[in-house]
Parts: sequence; structure tokens; C-alpha cells
Amino acid sequence: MEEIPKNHPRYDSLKIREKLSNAVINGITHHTGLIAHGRGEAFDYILGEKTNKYTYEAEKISAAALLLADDPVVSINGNVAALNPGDCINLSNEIPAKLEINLFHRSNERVNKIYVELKKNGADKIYGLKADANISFLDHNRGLCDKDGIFSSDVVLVPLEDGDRCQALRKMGKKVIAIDLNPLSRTAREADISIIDNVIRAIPNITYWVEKYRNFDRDALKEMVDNWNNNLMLKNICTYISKRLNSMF
Ligand code: PTJ
Repeated sequence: MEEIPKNHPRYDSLKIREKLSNAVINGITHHTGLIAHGRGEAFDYILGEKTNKYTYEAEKISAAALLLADDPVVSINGNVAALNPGDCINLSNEIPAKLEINLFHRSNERVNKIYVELKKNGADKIYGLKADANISFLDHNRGLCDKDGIFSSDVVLVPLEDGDRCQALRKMGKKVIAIDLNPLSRTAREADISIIDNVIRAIPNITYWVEKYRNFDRDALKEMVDNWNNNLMLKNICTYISKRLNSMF
């Protein structure tokens, strides 16, 4: 692949594209993951490629919800396995939470490749290989999950989820924390807590708050989570976007 000049104004963004396109070649990321990334990139551009105050709050609340959970799971798909696997492993260790490979376009070959990638990045136990259960209300390969992983979890963190699965997980009674740069997506509207941020920034931000809140009073954390108004946050983000765009020219 052609070398990207370091002084290119979009160097970071081009490096991320390169990472994902290599991960497609290596069989980790599904080819449609590039399309999903393009949509995310467009929203990130509109958001100014930084975490805004409303999202930062969502990341704090997510950390609280993950710390309060009895059986939390961090779900890993082909995009996040390419973008920041190490950060996801670190977050799952800090909570602590189970790490499960859970794919929309599931194939054993890709599950195995992601497994190797996570192991290379230092993961200990990884769920998602057994696929001995189904996310209820989904009758397709995308519903496969581990009985002692996502299936029996109470809180799931899903980066780049699709709306149907997010809805199905909620119907199963789980608290869903979704990371999705598109505030209009069904996932963002369905999740209990939506993080409208790039996974690259979101995972380290949540980890920061997990460390801060670890010894915090549990009742106080519970109150924060119970008082969270996801709809209001999405409304604030949309206002933030329109104000930002209106003031640009
Ligand atoms: O690896 P698999 O088989 O599980 O497949 C993963 C993809 C992402 C291909 C699959 O879940 C899919 O098709 O997702 P969607 O329905 O296209 O949704 C992806 C959402 O993620 C979109 O709303 C994007 O805006 C958002 N997105 C893309 N890149 C990022 C992102 N959100 C946060 N950070 C990103 N880097």
C-alpha cells in the first residue's frame, strides 16, 4: 500500500482507513465494515471529530452501569477488532467484564481470526466461540452468542451494533450500551445508553471513568444510571450538530 505522508492534514483518518482495509484483507473485518466505517466517519466529521459534553456524560454513565452490573459483557465485532482491540481488552479487565466475539456477518473463519487477534493483544478468556445460544427474537446467524456470555449477561456494551440486535437484546431484558457515531440510527434510539462517539475515543473514555468510579458509593452510581435520559441526550446532540453547522459559514 502507498505510504501516507505524515504532513497530510487527514493523516490520522487515512491511517484508520488503512488499518481497516488491511483488516478486510486479513479476514478480520467484514467488507461491509468499510461501508459502516464510511458512515461513521461522515458523522464524526460533522461532530468535529471530538467528544462533546453530552457524549462525555454518556460515557460516564456507561462506566457506572458497567461497574454496577452483575455479569457485564464487552462485545467485539470485526471493526472494533481492527480499530482498537487493546483498548477493549483493557476496559474488560478494568471493569471486569467478559469479552465476547459477536458478529453480525458470522463465519467461523472470521471468529477464529478475531480470536487470534485478541490473543495477540493480550486477551485472557474470550467468549463467542461456542455459539451455543441465540439472542431471542433473531432467527439468523447474527443471533448466535454464548450461553455463558452475552446470553446470560445483564449489561452489554456493543460497539457499532445494528438496530435489530440492539432491540432484541433489550427485549431480553438486558441493559444495552451502544457506541454509534450516528445519533439518528435505530441503534442509538433503541439503546439504554448511546455513546455518540468514535469507538477509538469512546473506549478509553469509558475506561477512564471506570477507574475513577471504582470505589464510588454504589447508591450514588445507581442514582446516576437511573436518572439517565437517553432521549434528551440524543436531542441535545442533534441541537449541538445543527448549531455547529449553522455557525460554520
Ligand atoms: O463484524 P460484523 O460481522 O459484526 O459486522 C460489523 C458491521 C459494522 C459491518 C455491522 O454491524 C453493520 O453493518 O453495522 P451498521 O448497521 O452499518 O451500523 C454501523 C454503525 O456504526 C453506523 O451507524 C455507523 O455510523 C457507526 N460507526 C461506524 N464506524 C464507527 C461507528 N461508530 C463509532 N465508531 C466508529 N469508528
